[in-house]
Order: sequence, then structure tokens, then C-alpha cells
Amino acid sequence: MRILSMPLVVAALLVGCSDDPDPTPTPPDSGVPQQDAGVPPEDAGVPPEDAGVPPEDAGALPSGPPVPQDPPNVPEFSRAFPEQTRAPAIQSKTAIQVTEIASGFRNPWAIAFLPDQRMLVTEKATGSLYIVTPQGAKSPAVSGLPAVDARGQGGLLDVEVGPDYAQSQLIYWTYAEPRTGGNGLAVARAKLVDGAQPRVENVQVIFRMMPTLESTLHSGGRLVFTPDGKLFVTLGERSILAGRVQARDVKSHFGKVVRINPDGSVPQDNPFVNTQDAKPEIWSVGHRNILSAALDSQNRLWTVEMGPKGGDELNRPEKGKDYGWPTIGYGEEYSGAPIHDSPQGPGMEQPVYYWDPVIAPSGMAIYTGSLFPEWRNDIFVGGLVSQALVRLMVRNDLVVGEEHLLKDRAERIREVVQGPDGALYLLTDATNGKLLKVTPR
Ligand SMILES: [Ca+2]
Repeated sequence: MRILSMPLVVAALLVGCSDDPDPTPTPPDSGVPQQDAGVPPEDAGVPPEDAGVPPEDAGALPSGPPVPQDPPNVPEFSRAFPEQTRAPAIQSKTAIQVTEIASGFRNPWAIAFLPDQRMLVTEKATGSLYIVTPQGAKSPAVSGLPAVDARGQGGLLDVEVGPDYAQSQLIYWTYAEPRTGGNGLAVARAKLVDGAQPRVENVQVIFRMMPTLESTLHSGGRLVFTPDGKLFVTLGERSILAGRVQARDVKSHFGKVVRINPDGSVPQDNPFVNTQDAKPEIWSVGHRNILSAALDSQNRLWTVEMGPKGGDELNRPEKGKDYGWPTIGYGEEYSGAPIHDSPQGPGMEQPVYYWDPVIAPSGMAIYTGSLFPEWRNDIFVGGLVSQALVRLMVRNDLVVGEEHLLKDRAERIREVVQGPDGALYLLTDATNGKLLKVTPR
């Protein structure tokens, strides 16, 4: 366990705030440092996935070595329980086929399925939204969306189809909103008017992350509807020190999961509605930058957040709980400077699982389909730096196996959703981004 003097902690907070392992191409005029600087090369030379992995006997939990990876960046931090990191490597028995449905998306970020199985697809940097058929035909960009601040990790991010879409045609999306004095994540909804020239009408901004701050980093931005009609929104802490220090502060939205009604109003059973000066939308606190979120079969929220060097985390955020960033965590600054005295601390929750080295997560699905029976209830996370589709086998809320699929494609995976047909649909993060479909071969 590392012991830090206070000045060292401050120094640690002051350095390395800008280099996230999320090297989204940045417009040349933005002044944002190259975010992949200092990120270790992804695990080149991963051996074939069958190397040394014992067969999974029915009923028996996987055992054996973890997915091949580099040594941890912060070896002095010990896991809180055995299953918290480096689960045994597993190998899917079902052979998979990857089909390219469409390409030519400029850094696409999110997919949402319309009831007729067409997809809404967002492009981060251009702020464009498209409707894509299952065969890959792309509509003209949907008109009427508000302007985005497209610098860095901003832009147009997630999109979801409203639960009452059949009646309302409402869609919801997140974006970095340009504001006087800076920017901030916003959630908007509008009526989608379908047709040869699709557009949105009656745009309403239903949530604004506050305070406004000038940062192009750590926007968060995933949306998850729950069956009881609430909407979770995941938020980042803006990376820069002025934002990072607010991640556990209930007076700020930074570094939080928030929970709202679809019209933006506050559910009265939220945990901080009666706390003086607290933002009433807050569900959980102490997150860094949540880019992955999904519900499980019990409709519980799971998230994966982008950590610093060596600190990506899988969490199951519960009402009113504190997930510790920046006080505790398993990583360090990109400079190698320490961030935390300890990976554990009183009053703060432990991640279900963490990665050191990181996968650089974005996008998440918890599988419920019938195309891949062996994947039922497994967690899938897109990997950017890791250039993998990460599969986690979960038993009793513990990760008991990990697999890195699609490594041979060497593509950054930005988004993972399960389609109505039980296939997994992916977006690759590239200037010529692809929409991919994963089915049994
Ligand atoms: Ca944490």
C-alpha cells in the first residue's frame, strides 16, 4: 500500500489530467493534447485464445490463467477479493461470424433500434444522426438536431428510442452542449419525423450537466431506460482538476450517474432529493468517466468507467452510493504519478471488477438473446485501446471468466448493443467507422 504525503497527492492531481486512453481523433484546432500519448500499446502478441485454457465443463467455473496481458501498472495495489481482476481466460464454444453491414461513418458512437429493426446511429464529431436499415442503407442525416461542441471527447454521443416511441415517436440523445463560458453534457429529446428527408421536431433539452466548465474531456453520456419509465444518464468529471475534485460532491453533476423522468423532472425517490444543496437528479457518486451502461436481467444498472492508467472499473451503481473516484481506485496518472493512497476506503464501494492494464471501455450489453445460448447473462464491453469485444462471464455478481473477442480485427470497438434478432451490433471507432453484426457462424 502506498503512503502519500499531502503535497504529493496534490501534485498527482495536477498532472496527467488530460491523457485518457480514449484517443478519439481531435480536430487540429482544438488544442487538446493527443490523448493516446503515453498509453501503452495494446497487448500485441496475444496468443491464440485456446492457449492453455481448459475446456469449460458444464457447471464448473472456469479456472486457469487470465487473458494474456502486460503486468499491472500499479502492482502495489491488491485486489479486495479474488474475483476482482484477472479472471480466468475463457473461450466461446460457438464459432462467430462478423458481418460488415455499413461503413463510412465518421467516428460513430451509438446505436439504437427502432421498432421496425432499423437503427439510429450517431456520429460523434459531425453531430450527425442517421437511420440505417438492417441491410446497411443509410438515410440522409436527420435534420433539426442542435449544434454540438465536437471537440475532444464531446460531440453527439448516445441515442435511445423512447419507451413509448410507437405512440410518441420520441427519441433521446446526449451531446456536448456549447454554452457561454464552456460546455457541458446535455440530454435532449424530440419527435422523429421519418421519411426520405428525416428530421426531428419539438426539440426539448431535458437535462443539463452542471456546472458549465471549459473542458473537451470526460463527458460520459450513456443513456439507459428502465422498465419503470426512468432514465439513467452517465456523466464524466471533465478530467481537468476543477472537475475531478467534484466527482464525490453532491452539489455537482460531475462524475455521477443521474436518474430522471423522461421529461427531465426528478423522481421523488432519488437518494438526494432531501439533501441540502444537492443536485436532486443524482443516483450515485464518485465516478470518473462512464462510457458503458446496461441493465441486467433483474433490471439492475451496471456500468463500466474509463479509469486512469490501470483503473478501468465495472460497477453496479446502487442508489445513493459512493464509488470513490478520485479518492480510491486501482490506477495511477499517465505520468506514473500516484493518484490514490489506497485502492480501498471507508464509506466507498469497491468495483465488481477492474482492469490493470486497461481495456479503455466504451459501450455495453448484457446478453439476453437466443442466438448464443452460452452467452446468456454475460456482459459485453467494447474495447478501444484493447481493440477487443470483451466478454465477461458473471456468476452471483462476480466475474468468473473473461474473453477478448475480435482481437484479429484490430479495431477500436466503441459501441455494443444486442439487436432484436439476438445478434450483437458493434460500431468501430475510426474516421471510416463500421457497423458490424456478430452472429453464430
Ligand atoms: Ca471506483
